[in-house]
Amino acid sequence: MTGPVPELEERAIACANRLCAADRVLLASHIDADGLTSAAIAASALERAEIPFETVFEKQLDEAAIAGIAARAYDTVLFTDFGSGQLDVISEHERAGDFTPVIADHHQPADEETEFHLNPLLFGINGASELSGAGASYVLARALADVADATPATDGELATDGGTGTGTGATSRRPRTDNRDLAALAVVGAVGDMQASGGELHGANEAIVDDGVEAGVLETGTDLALYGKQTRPLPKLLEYATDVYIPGISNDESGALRFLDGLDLELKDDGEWRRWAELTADEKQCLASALVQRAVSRGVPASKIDGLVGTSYVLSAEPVGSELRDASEFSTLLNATARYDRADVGLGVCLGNRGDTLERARTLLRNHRRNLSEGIDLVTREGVTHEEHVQWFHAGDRIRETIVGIVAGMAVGNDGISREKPIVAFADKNDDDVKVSARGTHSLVRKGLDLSAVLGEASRAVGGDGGGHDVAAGATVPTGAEEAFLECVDELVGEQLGSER
Ligand SMILES: [Mn+2]
Repeated sequence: MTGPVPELEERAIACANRLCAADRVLLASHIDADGLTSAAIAASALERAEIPFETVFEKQLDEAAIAGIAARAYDTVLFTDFGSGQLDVISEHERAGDFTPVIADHHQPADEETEFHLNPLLFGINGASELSGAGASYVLARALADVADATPATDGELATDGGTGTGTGATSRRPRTDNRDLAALAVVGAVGDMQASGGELHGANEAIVDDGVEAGVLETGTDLALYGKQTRPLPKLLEYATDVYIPGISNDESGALRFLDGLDLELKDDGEWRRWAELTADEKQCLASALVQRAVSRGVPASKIDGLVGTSYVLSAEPVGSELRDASEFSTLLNATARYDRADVGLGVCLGNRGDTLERARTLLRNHRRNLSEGIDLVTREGVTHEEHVQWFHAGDRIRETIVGIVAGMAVGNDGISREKPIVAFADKNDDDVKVSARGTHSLVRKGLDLSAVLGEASRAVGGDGGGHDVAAGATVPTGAEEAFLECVDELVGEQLGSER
């Protein structure tokens, strides 16, 4: 049987064989939506292959974290959604005989190699847009099913006696021996890692989508590309959707209400606004075309209007109206658990736990949203300070360092906060360090802005470190160095954007 990504097949089989040869495995994964789904896929596959394992999560796989893992009495460590970038440190431990690493990752590898290293970048596949950590873990899971199936102990039919009540079965109630049902989680991971561009997944990710559809765990279709189709009441769905900015609807509560009231549709049920997922196909069609018409009449360019429609990835086993049914909403829920150090809750949801676990995750998401809106209010109320080329604020300990970047991005465009300059946000990390997050816009990037380069250089100039992407980046700087750092940032941004402003 061939795996979903032929280029990776041989390496995946080698990694799977190594895992099968282990008495037990320590599974270490990153804490974010992609890392959590990676862990859930790997955990399900290990369990089905009857390989004993334990799961640990790390926010950052730094030297201390790797040393901690090495100190554990495991001969085999499976790293998912990280490990490649830390191969220099990991292979030192491997050479010292601490453990044998097996890695399923998609990040840029450090300048070292190891035998059981599964990473799309090693095989000419783009790790930023074509395969996520969860995707690499899925490729491994499929190989593990092949390899485990081939061993004499599990020949013949797999028992399907209604579950043994271990409570750790995967999302499918009917585990498949080929692990194809895990494709749904791989898609959630890819979407959570922002790999859907132009409204859909590409490359190796598409093959995983096909697996999920074939296994009956995933449905795809062309649909409105707005966030919140399962859970948001229609006016909120439209008001909060600002990727394609429609004047009079986006960020406009009463405008969105007026727009919906003006349609010849029954959009309320018992006085409550309905949600997109509950509409019939005809109702969706009607609402979508009215939305497009409105966008056209308000002068939204055609290229932007195309962005209103995209491919939806629906987890068909989940009930209508549940955030778990929509890959994008599912990944948001997972990120909320991760940001508040509750990887256990996120993993539990991925593994199919509902009831209290799901309620706990929903509470974390509600709190997260409340923290965001309080943060945005704070920034808008107190305002930002304008330098020549950037604007900034320092939240101290009043906004969590894990969300200050999102808050900064969302506050842009509010009163006194310009869209024409990048925004730089500071928040206390601990007694010694300050977290910095910077956000730009795509139009600034087109003019030459690269915040990753700016934050990297400016933070290192003051004894910190940083990096990220051109449009969004982060850094850590020593407490007290903010002013010197900011001066450097302002100068670098000025150079990138040219001084003729
Ligand atoms: Mn990832």
